[in-house]
Amino acid sequence: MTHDDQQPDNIYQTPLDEVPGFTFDGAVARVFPDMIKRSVPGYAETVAMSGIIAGRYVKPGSNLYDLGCSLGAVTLAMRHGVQAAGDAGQGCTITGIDNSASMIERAEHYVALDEATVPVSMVCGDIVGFPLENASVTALNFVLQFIAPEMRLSLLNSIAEATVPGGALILSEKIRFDPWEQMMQDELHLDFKRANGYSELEIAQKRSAIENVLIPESHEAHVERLREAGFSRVIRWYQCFNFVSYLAVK
Ligand code: GEK
Repeated sequence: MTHDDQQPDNIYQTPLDEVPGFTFDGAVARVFPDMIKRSVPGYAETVAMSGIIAGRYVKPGSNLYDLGCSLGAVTLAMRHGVQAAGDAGQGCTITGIDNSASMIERAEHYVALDEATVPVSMVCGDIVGFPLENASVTALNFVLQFIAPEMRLSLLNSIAEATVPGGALILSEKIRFDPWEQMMQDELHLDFKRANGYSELEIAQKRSAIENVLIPESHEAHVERLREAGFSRVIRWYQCFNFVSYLAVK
């Protein structure tokens, strides 16, 4: 594979008669770094701080997971966080999992270029039902929103069950609000996309593609479910407009 990862996201630039539902296919994987940076406010900070959080919560001889890892940005941030943690990171492994073969193929390429030495494996598979064990830190960044709502609790249950006491889950999501705040947050998110060069056509077509695919929930619903799953301490460590990140500790 060549170094074509700097490709601009032009997926919705031309008018489509019918906008198909959004999927993480080869075309999306090719433009993904540009797409996510221009669409998710605070994405870079969320990735970088996931590495810091991993360094704080990692335990020797444990496993770390990046569920829905896409191109492995968080996998690698966690790898560097674990490496920097010294003895606490001894004997750890990191597994990135994504069910898009195009994403995993590219992610493997980035992992190979990375110079850190903590063992990393990238797996193409469904995170629902994936066997997790002895987990100190799991990242679920902007992924739960794509899982069918009725399956979300059982996924969090399986993560909590696999997490060692004192271990952590990083959960990042687009959330929804009461109507008045929703309007304000939507406006700001739209301004963010415009400021990043997306046209009104691109914004409208992307919105229609993602409508029934990305299902956001409220802050309260997330916190309640994290507690129900078995995480005793939950904090919202970050928010940028309508995107938030939680740190949940077992
Ligand atoms: C990042 N976390 O860079 N099983 C496995 N993977 C899945 C599933 C599933 N059931 N459903 C969706 N995905 C990354 C960004 S992107 C977020 C995550 C976004 C994968 C899907 O293939 C895609 O790669 C990823 O979850 C969501 O921090 O594009 O908004």
